Amino acid sequence: MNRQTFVSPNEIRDRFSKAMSAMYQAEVPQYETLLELVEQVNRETLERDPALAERLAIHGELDRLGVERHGAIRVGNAAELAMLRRLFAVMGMHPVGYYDLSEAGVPVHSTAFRPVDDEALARNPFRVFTSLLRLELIESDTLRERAAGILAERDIFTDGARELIAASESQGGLTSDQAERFVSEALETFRWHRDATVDLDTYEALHAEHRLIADVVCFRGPHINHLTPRTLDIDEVQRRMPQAGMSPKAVIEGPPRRRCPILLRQTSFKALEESILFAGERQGTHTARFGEIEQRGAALTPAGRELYDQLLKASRRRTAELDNAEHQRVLTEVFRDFPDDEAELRRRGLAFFEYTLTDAGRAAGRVAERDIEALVERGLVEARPITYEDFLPVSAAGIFQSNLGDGRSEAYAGNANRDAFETALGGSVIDELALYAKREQASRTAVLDALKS
Ligand code: OOG
Ligand code: NI
Repeated sequence: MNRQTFVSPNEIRDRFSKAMSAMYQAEVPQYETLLELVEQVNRETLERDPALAERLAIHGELDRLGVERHGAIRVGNAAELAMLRRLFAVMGMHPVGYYDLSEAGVPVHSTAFRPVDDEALARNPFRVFTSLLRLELIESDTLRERAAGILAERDIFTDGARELIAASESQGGLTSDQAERFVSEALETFRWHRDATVDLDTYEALHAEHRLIADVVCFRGPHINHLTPRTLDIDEVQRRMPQAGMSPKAVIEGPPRRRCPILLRQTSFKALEESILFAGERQGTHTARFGEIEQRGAALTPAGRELYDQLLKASRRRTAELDNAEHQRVLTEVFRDFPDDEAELRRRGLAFFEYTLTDAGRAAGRVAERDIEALVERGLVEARPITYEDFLPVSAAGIFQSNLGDGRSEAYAGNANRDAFETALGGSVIDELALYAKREQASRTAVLDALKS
């Protein structure tokens, strides 16, 4: 088969993310309302701030804004996770980062499947935060074995999806017709099921151990539990959620509002209680699915991340139990120690930047200066913060918890085990910091090389 006849993984991911969004809008109508609200606030923000609009447009970020989403799923065992790795690879999505949620009292560890190269990210940065249930953290032998047994009996993939994944691997890609079938077969894995695979007593026993365990174990598949559009003004969306009929989570997670946004800010509307038919024809309910929004800022270097973690920790001692307005006020105060000026972020090596030549730089011909900051000051080079494409464990824990009630258990803490996660995954996770560092370094080299000739 000729390579030319294959659809690019970027195209498959784009189609898949749109199909997933359409399915979730049909399943959870509040998500459609959330999308409309985010679109409206984004439009208003761009109208109010033409400089931001221009900056986003120049760098191709306006195009991706409208399609940008992340989703989340939770799977039950190594076989499911390893197959998902192969499924996402068909769409150019690879496991980036390791997140230990046991620290936050949730018995899972996670990665994010996402595109990694610049072109793929610009096209459609669709990401799926994927958590693996850690049955080994359940203390009761009977409950643990029961759960493992139930999980061993299900197959979360359709035969068609399995065949097309294998075809993609052996051919090196999918034809247009295969890609179309792949999108609809793969989508089946993420669909909601109103009927549980277990009886109500089993559900309740698992639920009593941790709500998340019941969510993973009792259904035919790992239903997508939220999708998250990207907003340019998260405070405004949070403010307007009640008017639009949504009940927002108490506080926005992550750093405070800043002139130079960093990392990731997130909030959600609370999960819906949905009716479920259990085996034995008994009715019950399950609460799992919600909607979330995010606002993304600059990726931080290890030094920047350390400062962020330190300030967040300091703020947490003071923000417990506060409402969002007060929470944000305290955060803003504590984060005064985090420079809010691009030049200073660069000089102190706190954030990653991408360097490009300005028009003046392109016209300058050969330039002897090798110091990148000096070139920025002379107007020959432009530095732009690199967008953070990943997640934050403390924020993720906050999102998990606001949707799981008080499903917190100190008993799980202190159990990071990246090796076990990678063994289950059947491959290693990519180090996100290395990706940003590589991108910064490549842009620096390209700019300096161009000024040499
Ligand atoms: C995942 C929660 C984490 C985020 O955006 O940090 C997450 C889950 O609830 O399965 O999606
Ligand atoms: Ni999320």
